[in-house]
Amino acid sequence: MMPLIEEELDAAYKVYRLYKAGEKAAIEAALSTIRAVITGGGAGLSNEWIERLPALGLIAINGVGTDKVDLDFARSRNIHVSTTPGVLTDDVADIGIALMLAVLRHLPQGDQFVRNGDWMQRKAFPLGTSPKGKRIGILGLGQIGKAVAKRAEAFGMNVHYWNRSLVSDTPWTAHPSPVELARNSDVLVVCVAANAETQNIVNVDVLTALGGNGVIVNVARGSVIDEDALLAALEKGVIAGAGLDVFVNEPAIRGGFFTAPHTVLMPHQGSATFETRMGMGALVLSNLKAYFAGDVPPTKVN
Ligand code: 8YV
Repeated sequence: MMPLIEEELDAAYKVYRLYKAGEKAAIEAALSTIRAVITGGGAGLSNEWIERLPALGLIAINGVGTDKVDLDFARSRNIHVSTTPGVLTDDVADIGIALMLAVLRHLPQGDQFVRNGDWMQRKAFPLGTSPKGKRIGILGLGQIGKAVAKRAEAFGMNVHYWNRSLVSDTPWTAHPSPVELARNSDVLVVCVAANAETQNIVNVDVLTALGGNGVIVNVARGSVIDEDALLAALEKGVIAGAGLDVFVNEPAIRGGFFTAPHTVLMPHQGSATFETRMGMGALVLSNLKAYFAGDVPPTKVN
């Protein structure tokens, strides 16, 4: 977390940091007294860990993804789970748009082309693809999906979406299934929350429906895409390209991504700005404060 947030934590609480090797023994000795855990959306907290912490009453996720915390199990033990909604929406949406443009306009390749002297030698650089007038498909029209859609409209794109439940009050075109959405998209941006229902929701059928000119962008979680199917689709030209901020088993991602054609990779940076990380940290602190005061954490999700 941001140094300022860490300082506030240290000022208010006795803090053990599991990621610091030197604190392991102290944590083992303090297990029965630990009342709250702060974790990231990608890391979560396993049931095995929860079982080792009999005094635990709050899991404060520094993020919005709850896929790595068993919410039912936490509830059965009267443990609050809180997240940091709202504050990261715009920055995650920005990364989605940035990845789309990076793929369509060959940004990483252009940077390399200039640096390695190809431009100076007057070599040819491939033309890009304009987003203007193209169809963007939003898979999962929650807060982040809507923020991506609004941005895409500013680029002159036509917005289509699929969402598990009906979304009212949108001017955008709904589709009955992820496959139908992909069939009607030039760029498919995956914004859906990760859970048992959405695991591998982007499968070979969705990728095939997206087609040879289609680009996929993922700012959600690696688990919502069948990564073997995605890598095969990229290799075989079943789809045109991919912009990915999230992967299964981060940061030890599948080796195939290192050589996947027309693919732009980011190390899970959606919410990683100074501003948003301060906002997230502030929400974590307010959830802790409420919980330790005996109140309901303000952004509790279970
Ligand atoms: C963070 C995230 O990078 O919100 C989420 O679920 O994955 C990201 O915002 C992560 O939580 C690290 O703290």
